[in-house]
Amino acid sequence: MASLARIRIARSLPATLSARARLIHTTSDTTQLQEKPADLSQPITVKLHEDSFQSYLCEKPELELEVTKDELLTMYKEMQTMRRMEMAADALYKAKLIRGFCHLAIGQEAVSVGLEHGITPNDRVITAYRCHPFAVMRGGTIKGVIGELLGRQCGMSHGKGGSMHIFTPTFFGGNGIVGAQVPIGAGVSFAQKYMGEKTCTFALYGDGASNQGQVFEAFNMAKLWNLPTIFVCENNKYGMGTSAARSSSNTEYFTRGDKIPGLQVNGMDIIAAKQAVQYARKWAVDEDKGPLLLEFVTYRYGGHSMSDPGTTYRTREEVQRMRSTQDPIRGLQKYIEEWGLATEQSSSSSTRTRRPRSTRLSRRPRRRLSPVRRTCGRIFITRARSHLS
Ligand SMILES: Cc1ncc(C[n+]2csc(CCOP(=O)(O)OP(=O)(O)O)c2C)c(N)n1
Ligand SMILES: [Mg+2]
Repeated sequence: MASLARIRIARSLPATLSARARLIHTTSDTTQLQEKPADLSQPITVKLHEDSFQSYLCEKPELELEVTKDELLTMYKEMQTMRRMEMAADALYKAKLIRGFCHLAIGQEAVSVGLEHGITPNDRVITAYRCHPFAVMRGGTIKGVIGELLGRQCGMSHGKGGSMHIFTPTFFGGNGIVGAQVPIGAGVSFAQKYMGEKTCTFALYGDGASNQGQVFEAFNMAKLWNLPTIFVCENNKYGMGTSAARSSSNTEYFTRGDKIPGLQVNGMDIIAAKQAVQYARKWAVDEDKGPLLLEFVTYRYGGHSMSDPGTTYRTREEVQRMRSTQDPIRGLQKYIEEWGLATEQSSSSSTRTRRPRSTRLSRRPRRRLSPVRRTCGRIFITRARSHLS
């Protein structure tokens, strides 16, 4: 992983932008150890690579920051767990036990886990259909996600919704209509401001959603009313089978908010991801500066959904190169080992505990299907409530 692979994301841009347009690092292992205390319960000082961020109408976050051993190990465990959950879903789908739409986020774990580590429990998150890790990180469970995919009663929506329909009190889904969650997210942050809460909403969308009119309408209202909305573009370089460069006249998504400042972030290095999220939260909540646009440059290893092998519009070599040189989990593992926080053996054994849970569910897939009589519950109103009559 010595060479710093770079991804060119600039294309035919206006002169002012192209002069500034440059390359962002999406390597996952370029953060440097600066200072390590003898007592590892104390914070460690690290420095992100200087090309971890690009900014538009705002300053970049600090490159030097403190992390703790415990947090890095937790992040590692969580990213591994998210990947294994998605791999279990992949296997169950291929065994025809999960039906319908199913979009996996393998490769994009640094965004969901990094986001959770940068926000507070009362902030709100809303995303598109690639939503399983966010649901778990926001208070859901692996059993609840896998159960939902299998259509079981133990699922987070009692098996009635499926993949895109999972929610928690601070996670507003899982949304299948491309871009629709962006104005909803702005609405959620409107409510936060109206209620005087010291919280913000992270509204995530993909590069493929970024050209929609409703996205720009939401940008406008959020800026006009100074809402605490963080618009988060997960740029995984493809919208279904169309590359970002073929769909967007300006692929620098962080610059597309007009008067809304933006930050482009190496979305494969979880330390950079967390730093950007904390910066955004401080911007919108502590400093009350209104919306901010974050663009995480990331990559999905699989196809768009389970029905897409993901190899017709990009080469196998491209996927393989991303997996072997820019994987977020492997990057964090390298930090943990090189900085002497854990050995290879102990970091992999710390993730072993999670494996049986999803395996157990896949072993007994057909038991306890929702009874038919429960199907209409919480969907149809069967009796008028007294206060309505
Ligand atoms: C309004 C609408 N149009 C089209 C679709 C079909 N569709 C589903 S995903 C997708 C591409 C989205 O790509 P992106 O936003 O980059 O998200 P990613 O899949 O890369 O995570 C399209 C066109 C849809 N679900 N909703
Ligand atoms: Mg995309």
